[in-house]
Amino acid sequence: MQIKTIATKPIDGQKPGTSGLRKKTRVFMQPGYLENYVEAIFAGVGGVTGKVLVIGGDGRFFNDKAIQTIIKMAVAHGAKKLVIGKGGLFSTPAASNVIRKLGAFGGVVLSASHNPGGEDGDFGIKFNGSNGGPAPENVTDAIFAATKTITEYRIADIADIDLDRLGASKAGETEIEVVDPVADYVELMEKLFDFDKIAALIKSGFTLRFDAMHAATGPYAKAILEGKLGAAPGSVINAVPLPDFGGGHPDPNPIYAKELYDFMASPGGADFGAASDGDGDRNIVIGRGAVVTPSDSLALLAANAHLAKGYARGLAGVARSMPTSGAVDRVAAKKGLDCYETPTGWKFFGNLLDAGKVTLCGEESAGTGSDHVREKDGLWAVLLWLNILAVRGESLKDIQEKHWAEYGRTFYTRHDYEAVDTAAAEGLVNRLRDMMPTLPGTKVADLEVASADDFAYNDPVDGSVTKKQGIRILFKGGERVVFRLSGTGTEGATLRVYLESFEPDVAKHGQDAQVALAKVIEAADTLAEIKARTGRQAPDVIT
Ligand code: VG1
Ligand code: CO
Repeated sequence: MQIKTIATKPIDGQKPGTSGLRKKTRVFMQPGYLENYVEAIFAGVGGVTGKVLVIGGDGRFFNDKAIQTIIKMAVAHGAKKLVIGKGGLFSTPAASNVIRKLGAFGGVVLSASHNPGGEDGDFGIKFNGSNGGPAPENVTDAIFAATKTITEYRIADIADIDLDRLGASKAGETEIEVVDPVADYVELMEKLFDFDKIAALIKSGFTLRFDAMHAATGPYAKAILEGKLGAAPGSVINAVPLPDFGGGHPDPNPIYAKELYDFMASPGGADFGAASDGDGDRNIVIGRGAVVTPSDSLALLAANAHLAKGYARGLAGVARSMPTSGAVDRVAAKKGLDCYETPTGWKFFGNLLDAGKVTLCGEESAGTGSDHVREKDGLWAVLLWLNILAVRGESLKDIQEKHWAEYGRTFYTRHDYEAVDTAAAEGLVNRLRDMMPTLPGTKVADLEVASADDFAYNDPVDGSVTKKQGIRILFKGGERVVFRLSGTGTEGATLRVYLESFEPDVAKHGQDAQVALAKVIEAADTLAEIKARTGRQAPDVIT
């Protein structure tokens, strides 16, 4: 076997964002682009010689080719073993599980998650460590530093590996094993949840629909929901992963998963609807006449998780990303649980989970997960919901309304302004940052600012500090607005405006969130001059 050493030069802009490096697929397809970044990953994690790596992705265009390159580079670096999902597929949570189960050094996960795929879409790559979670900031910083000093990369001159055939082969010192990406995950879910109870619920006539959006979760959802739990064939729709997600945008929000939302709102809809994203780590759940916001879902799961066997012991604590609503905080306060507030991105939950400080975590962006892996997990959340529904024997709508009656309702919405001119978006945020000291006491749209700051996180486990994670403005009545720029986009800047208010009065719980939050929305626009500075009259996406 010949190992080639190829001279190269640093490529600008290979800076990992909220979740790895994400760029247009065509950028990744440029000669040397992927190779440079993979070499930098290997350098940033201290080398992969003699180590076990898990490799897989969400099946989007270029997934297969990228995996062949990564295999050849890992072989050139003398990795001990590579474990690859059949067809090059692993959902993000399944990859996290396999890394943990094997005690692997880490994994390379290929995905741009909720971003569209295809040759004109997006591609992404990230490294997960031995705990199964996304590399923490010190590691991503080291990877970025390596992209700036790279002079060469190494790659083995071997034939492509047949990723469609299960089994092991050898290249140089490296054992290469192609595994079933679904089996271990199913086993883990069976340990956590009462499959018999969920199956009994379904047998009693409870109907469900899961939209896999032609992305990574399809095979997992089919195997579990239809195969193990007895949901009617066809309950999982868009189940076959496609390189371009069937032309769709695999983000389970009301715009891109409209098919599911419309179905659930129709007279013939199911008792329970759910969808996942490109790489299977996000989820949205919908009941008959009840859409659950991700922030509420986290709170509801925290209040009810003990009903599933895997969480019967109770929760160690909970965590949410800062822009996620405070609904879960109210559950934590009532149950006497510690509640942590982290920056956006799952990598910040890793230390809390590893230290046993929290059991459940979540983000407003349709992400919930637990200590069973170190990623958010879409299908896991769906199964936990089904388990709760099976045990309580009530509809999702009733459960949600009772929860609001007990804890109060936190109205919540996120307004996204996508592909905004980068300078305009940065200008908007910088101006707010400059205004912060003078904001308290300011009255806007009948609301009075109580405090304003730029969120900084002090990791209680390793003491690291992460600054500038979003500007938060709190009003006297408990309303809140958060402004931050996305770290996963590939075109211009995406401004995210997170809006929330708290309503204890049950009589007002039925309101539409956009109506309930009208004043807060107006205050946000006035303070940040959103319309004027972005040139947009309305958000591109409202969740
Ligand atoms: C977004 C979400 C964030 C999530 C991240 C990765 O990041 O807001 O909550 O962790 O995507 O999710 P940003 O920086 O664009 O706001 V995924 O499903 O894309 O891995
Ligand atoms: Co995702």
